[in-house]
Amino acid sequence: MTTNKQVLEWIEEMKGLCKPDSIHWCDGSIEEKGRLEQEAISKGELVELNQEKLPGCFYHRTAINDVARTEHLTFICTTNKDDAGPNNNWMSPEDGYKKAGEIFSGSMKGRTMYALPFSMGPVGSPFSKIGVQLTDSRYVVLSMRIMTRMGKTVTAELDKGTDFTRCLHSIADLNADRRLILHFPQDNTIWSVGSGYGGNALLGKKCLSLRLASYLAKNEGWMAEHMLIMGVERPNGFVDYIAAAFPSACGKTNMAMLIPPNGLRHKGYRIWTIGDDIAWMRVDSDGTLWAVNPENGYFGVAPGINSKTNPNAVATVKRGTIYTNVVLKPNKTVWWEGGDGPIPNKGIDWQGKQWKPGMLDTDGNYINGAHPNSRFTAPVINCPSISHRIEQHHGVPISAIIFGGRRAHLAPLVYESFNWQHGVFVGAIMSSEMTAAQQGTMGKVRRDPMAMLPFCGYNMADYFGHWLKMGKAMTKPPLIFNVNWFRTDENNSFLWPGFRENLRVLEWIIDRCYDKAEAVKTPIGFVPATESIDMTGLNIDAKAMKQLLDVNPNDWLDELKGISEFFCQFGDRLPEEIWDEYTALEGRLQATGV
Ligand code: OXD
Ligand code: MN
Repeated sequence: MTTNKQVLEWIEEMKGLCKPDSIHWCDGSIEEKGRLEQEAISKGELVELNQEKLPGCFYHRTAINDVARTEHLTFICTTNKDDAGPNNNWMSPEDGYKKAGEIFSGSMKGRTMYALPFSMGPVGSPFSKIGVQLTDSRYVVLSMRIMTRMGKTVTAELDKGTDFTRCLHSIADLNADRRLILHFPQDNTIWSVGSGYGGNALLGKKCLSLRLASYLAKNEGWMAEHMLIMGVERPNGFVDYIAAAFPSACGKTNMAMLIPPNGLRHKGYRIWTIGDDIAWMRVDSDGTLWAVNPENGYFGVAPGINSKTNPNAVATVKRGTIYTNVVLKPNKTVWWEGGDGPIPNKGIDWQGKQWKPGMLDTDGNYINGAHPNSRFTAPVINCPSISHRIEQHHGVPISAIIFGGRRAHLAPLVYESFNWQHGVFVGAIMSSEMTAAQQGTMGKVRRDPMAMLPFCGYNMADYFGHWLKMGKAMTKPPLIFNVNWFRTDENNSFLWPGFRENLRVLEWIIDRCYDKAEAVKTPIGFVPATESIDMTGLNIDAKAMKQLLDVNPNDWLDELKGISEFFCQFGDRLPEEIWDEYTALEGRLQATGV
């Protein structure tokens, strides 16, 4: 245990509420891991996978009603409703503690309460934050052990009296009507009850590293963002680091682990992975922006991952990985839709039922063996492209920030903002067609500024203001770009092949940072001049390329309606600069004379 009095008092209090049979303070050791795995296997919470083929790997199934983040049950509990903003569900702290308290009350009877000390970010780094999670789920302990730095070194930090985030979690009875994910930014506290799904239950991830961290970052003058971080090693050996924000399940993991396409590999490019989901960024004494990945693992979407789309991820999940809601094959290995073949001729699906490829439900729809939001939890260190700088307490310098979304028709393949303020606007108008990572209507367009809509722990108007302020604090801010890998033609076929070919766009982006690539000014920003993207070895005809880079003023004028509706929700709180950029864009679009 720790000697930190505040931790001990809080645990005592939570023990009184949840009434576990016993408490176990996690030391993060291998012995502890082995013991928890064996217990989880004997209780049916984990299945041991084929240890010859998948050493150190386990399989887990969530409850059928508990397969994705539940945004409608996720709340920011601040004294003033306006401080949470229209982007968040709100509850008063009193109501939050009372409502969740009733569900937590006695929820751990007959179970052990695990207390796990964890650090987001390298232990002891000025970027890092410490949390203590109390949970009654062994799956959560074992997953947090992968996703965070957990155990003795963190206990030693806590012993120094370091402040920490209080993270209380119980699966309770996994009843969706008794499920709440509550954040109390003013108390540095998270209470999550009724869910065992990673995004709701691994409290170091979305809850701490984005919702609470974004609030702390605003107050402390740094940034907590839903961004991958990758290093692009250029042919001269210099590595530029990029941070990129895409909504959930839009390919951040693939991009972070990209392998250069053959056409560009001969130039000598190489990618170094730092993180695939979250970036914590600070302005350094040199006036530039530096970033760390606070996580220690990947909680990635499995379907679609294969040796072609993401060979590095395939290698990453070959050992020490917990798979959730994928297909369990008879030989105790795993498979998912869009995974490497051959397709197994039978297996057990994510619901625990016998499954065969081609099975149809009563409506004649194909029954997925793996849930579309099935996941792997794997250590960062497994990734063949992992950067040696992940443990550096100082992080890496960021040359470019990229925003992106899944838009079939509107946004060009890539465009560059005119300056930081315009770049903040470009992030603020981000939108995407929904995917399986959120419960909701698939395919519907939703506005998702900086991919932070579900993760910004305070009023998003103030968040935009914070971005503007951060730009002023930098002498050399990163350039800001927007990409769209998902543009389609008249037959709804993707115009751009995506995946490793995206490096061609990254090359253009980095060249722009050094004033080396040509661009054309359009009303929305700079787009690549024809032939300024290296297409060696990739056959895309001129018509498709033109469509990919097209900026249609009418479509954009139409888009402005949804943007203004979104902005209006924030009333007077929206920074003037954002409306200035809106008006300027409208003027530029109208000036094109359409
Ligand atoms: C994730 C998400 O799991 O964004 O990273 O939903
Ligand atoms: Mn994410």
